[in-house]
Amino acid sequence: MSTARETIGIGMVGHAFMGAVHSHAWRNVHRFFPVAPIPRLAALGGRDEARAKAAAERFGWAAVETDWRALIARDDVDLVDICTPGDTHAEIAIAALEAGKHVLCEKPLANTLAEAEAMTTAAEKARENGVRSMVAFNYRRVPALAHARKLVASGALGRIRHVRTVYLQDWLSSSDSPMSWRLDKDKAGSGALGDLGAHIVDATQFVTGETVTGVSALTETFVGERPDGSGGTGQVTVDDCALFLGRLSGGGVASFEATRYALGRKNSMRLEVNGSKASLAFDSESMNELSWFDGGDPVTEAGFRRILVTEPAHPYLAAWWPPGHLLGYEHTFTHEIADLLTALGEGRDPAPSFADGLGVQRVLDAAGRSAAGQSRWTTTEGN
Ligand code: SOE
Repeated sequence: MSTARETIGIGMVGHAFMGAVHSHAWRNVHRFFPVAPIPRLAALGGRDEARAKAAAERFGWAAVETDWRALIARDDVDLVDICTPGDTHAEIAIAALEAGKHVLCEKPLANTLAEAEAMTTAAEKARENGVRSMVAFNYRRVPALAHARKLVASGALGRIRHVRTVYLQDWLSSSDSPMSWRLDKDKAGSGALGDLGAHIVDATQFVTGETVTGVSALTETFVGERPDGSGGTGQVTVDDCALFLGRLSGGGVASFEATRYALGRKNSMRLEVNGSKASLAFDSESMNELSWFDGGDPVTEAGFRRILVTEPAHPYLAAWWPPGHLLGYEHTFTHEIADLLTALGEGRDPAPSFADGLGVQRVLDAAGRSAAGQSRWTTTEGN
């Protein structure tokens, strides 16, 4: 990190959906959060030069590299941000860490448990030389979910009995929707399980402060072949949906559902926690709100009430607009990058670490094995 100049050079690999939201965050973070170092958008990596150049111009990156190895090797790149499909995460992250570059890696950390383990080992080794790494679970940075974690940690919910969580999308509901890298196991590792399940496993562990110790899962692929965009068809090799039950380290139980076939649900990540004293509920389609039920209220007045999480006293909100002026999806990435830069500036480890990403991967791996029928109840221990 070039601390003398109080800036940090960012090299980002990938410029599709995640590349766009990350670019937006890198560009704007220091205008709202007092982060030091300030990011410099040094280089954007993409295999197709013309497309990468167009993206760099649109998002404000100073240079383009068509080979991620060249991007890592650049003197003006201090941190590598990985926004590519999962099959490349391990190789890029390990090479960057070995080159002494900090790493931010999109979720899920990797396509396989073995890759996630190798990445975590590389991260722990690099850490000895002050090189830091973080996995990008942006929903942790939704103010309402960050507030939910605080409420649980304060003891306001009491003992956690249930977590009920779903991540629902509908973009595959039609059998005519075309193939995509997300439906190819070699590229994506898994389907809804890794892509959406990773978020709700992380959110569960983040909000409760507990870990998922074992799962029982099933997965389904509803449409096995889809148009490939050039007149033929391609084979879908991943799950379309994944449902699983889990046990939590504090003695509670959890249910998880991830699907791309919930017609009408565009991007609904919901989580409800029932404790011995209170319950809370969140829905990403109303992400500025938290529902709260206090078991101590007189029965005649008791009921779920809506907390509008837009006060300056709520997590991240002091940096933004006056109360009631809502935040959206893109802000969660700005918060993520603000937290990362703050940790780097203070010489601390950012969270969630690669080890945390590996923890999520263990749950996904156990769910995959359970769904494949290798055992009825599959623990995450001893992987
Ligand atoms: C999948 O459609 C996806 O883009 C995920 O990959 C993201 O992690 C999620 O935030 C939105 O949906």
